Amino acid sequence: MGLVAMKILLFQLPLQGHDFFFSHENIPLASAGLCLMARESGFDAEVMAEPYMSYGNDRSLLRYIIEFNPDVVGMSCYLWNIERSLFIAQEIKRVLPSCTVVLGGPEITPDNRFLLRQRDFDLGVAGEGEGTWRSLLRSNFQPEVVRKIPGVLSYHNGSGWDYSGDSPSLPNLAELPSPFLKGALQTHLKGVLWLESVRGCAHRCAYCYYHKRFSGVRTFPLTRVLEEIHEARERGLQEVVFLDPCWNRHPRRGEFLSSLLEINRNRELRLYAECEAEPIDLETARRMFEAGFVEVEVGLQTIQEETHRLIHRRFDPKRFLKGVRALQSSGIEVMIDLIAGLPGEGLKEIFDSLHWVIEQEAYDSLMLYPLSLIPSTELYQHSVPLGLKAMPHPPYLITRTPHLEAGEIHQVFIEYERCMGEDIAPLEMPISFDPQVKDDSFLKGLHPFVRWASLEEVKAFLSIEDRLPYSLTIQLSPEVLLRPEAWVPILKNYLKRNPFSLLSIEVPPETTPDQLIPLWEIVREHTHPLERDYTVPHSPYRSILVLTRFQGMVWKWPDPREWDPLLLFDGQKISLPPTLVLRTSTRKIPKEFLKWVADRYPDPPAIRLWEVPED
Ligand code: B12
Ligand code: SF4
Repeated sequence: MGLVAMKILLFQLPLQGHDFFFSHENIPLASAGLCLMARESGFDAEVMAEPYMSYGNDRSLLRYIIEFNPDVVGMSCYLWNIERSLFIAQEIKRVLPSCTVVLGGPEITPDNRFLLRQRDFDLGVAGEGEGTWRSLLRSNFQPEVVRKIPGVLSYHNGSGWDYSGDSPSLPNLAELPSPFLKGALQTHLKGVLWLESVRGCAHRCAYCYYHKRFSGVRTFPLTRVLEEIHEARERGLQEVVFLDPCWNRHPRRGEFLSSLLEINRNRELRLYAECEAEPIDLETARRMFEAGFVEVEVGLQTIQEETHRLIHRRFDPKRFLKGVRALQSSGIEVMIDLIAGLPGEGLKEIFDSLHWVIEQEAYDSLMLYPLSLIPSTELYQHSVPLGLKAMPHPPYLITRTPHLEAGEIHQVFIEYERCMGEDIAPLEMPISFDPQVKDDSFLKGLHPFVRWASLEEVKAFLSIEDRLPYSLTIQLSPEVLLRPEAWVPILKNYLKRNPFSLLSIEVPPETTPDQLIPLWEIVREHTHPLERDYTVPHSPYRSILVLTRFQGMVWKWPDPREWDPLLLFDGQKISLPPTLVLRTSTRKIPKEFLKWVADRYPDPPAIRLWEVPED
């Protein structure tokens, strides 16, 4: 009788949102590649199936994992999913203690202080994964062997986490299997192919982790990349998104572009990439348009010379504008990124960058992000001499620099809204409330909407808890709402067992604020990483929304915490206006609604029209 192959399960948890937008884009490139390698080595390996991986709540994921009964679980960790991945790891170790939990991805670095405080996983793989993964597969995950494999973090009782050192050699990209061509991404793509044509970056900007701990750029064979694009067209996909840092810096750009012009002559595929603006001339932009590019993202980050020097970038305003105009006039939209909180900048300098881009009309869309001090980046490693303070947990948002406090960074986002006339952080609309969402078949049987019309329905809830998505609407009838003793313990228990849940609780229009007190008590006890973004100009408490729909309108009730300043981990306080967010078909606030608000709140909240994110 032959030996039974070890079972390996790989997955990547999504960036969560009430509307599942980023779940649709949760494309597990790393998991799919590593899974193919494991299969080639004779393991019984799988990538977690949809809808569980991208849409399931914590218990539905765990049910899937327990039924699969893996010997090894491998998770891809990014700053938006590391905490949930660690929670799932902890639960796996509780139920399947002999399962080896391996974490990889940009969050797994030997200097990540947040990660090194954790104990719930067995092995971490730092940097590019394939080489180390191959060695792990060869070792059959035997504990005494794996610790010596380069690139591995392993735990030693007594001395804590130990890192075996970076691997002296990097995987040969020509030898890696293509997850797309091998059919390993089929159910995850949703019409869009995410494609690496290079790895690494020619630059080393101080805030960025595109380098994955190695220097320089390595290319995937151009023939393979072109075959992938050709295949995408053949299979009827609509878009290709290049994950490369600067598409225009591809060492064989001329040939690449000519081949794209051949393959995508009639622009059937829409192409997206990140680019530098400066080197792009009119001829290149025109050829890019003809090849199918519809939008490029350009990282400007700031216009300040001194900051550019500190973060190792260069900026030539004339060449930059010329490049942007060349792209725009050729029909390619330009998305400009700015970062607030970079070293050497006070409020004035950030405003100057923002105003400059707007005045020059050097954008089609303008994105403003707070700086994150990402582990293994230069700013993370030199944060003390630079005087930079950031959250000690994901998303590591900057909260203080020698020239800025959190309140001022928050002001930058308010200024963005003032200048652009748009909500910079719109609330996502749960799918049960969104008239545009006609089809929830992507949830393949997970129920996004639960009605609690009677106490029997409340009691039956826990029996379906592992068949629900992470974003769930619970509709409370007036009778049930008035019986908190029946539903409060059930809801609390659900959140304890599914801490990475996003809930929208629907209450009837005749509800009064007092009737919501038991609900707000639960909400106060629940924390979720989504609520750490202090830069949002309204409603920072977003994991549990209390909503009402009535006569074509939908509104989010203000959370009572909004009347107090938001307290950051380091004691800084941010004042935000208590806000009711209202969606109406007319985009006007009806007079009767103002009365409805005034009747309920002696100190009424601001009312904002609900702008559904366009992403
Ligand atoms: C695509 C992408 C996204 C997509 C999401 C992708 C998805 N699939 O869901 C979107 C657009 C949502 C996104 C958003 C953001 N992103 Co992004 N994104 C990327 C990008 C370009 C590609 C990721 C990818 O799939 N690469 C291809 C795979 C094969 O490479 P990989 O992920 O690095 O995996 C390798 C290793 O890490 C390892 N590995 C990975 N998993 C595993 C598992 C095991 C078991 C093992 C052994 C090894 C292993 O092996 C793999 C192969 O070598 C990277 C940059 C880059 N080029 O990698 C940034 C990156 C991941 N993003 C980053 C950031 C910061 C963001 C934002 C926060 C930006 C912002 N300011 O808003 C937002 C998140 C928004 C939010 N609210 O939190 C950082 C992440 C840093 C971190 N510590 O997590 C990166 C690294 C870029 C950077 N700035 O340095 N992003
Ligand atoms: S910010 Fe862009 S150019 Fe700079 S290192 Fe990262 S990927 Fe490269």
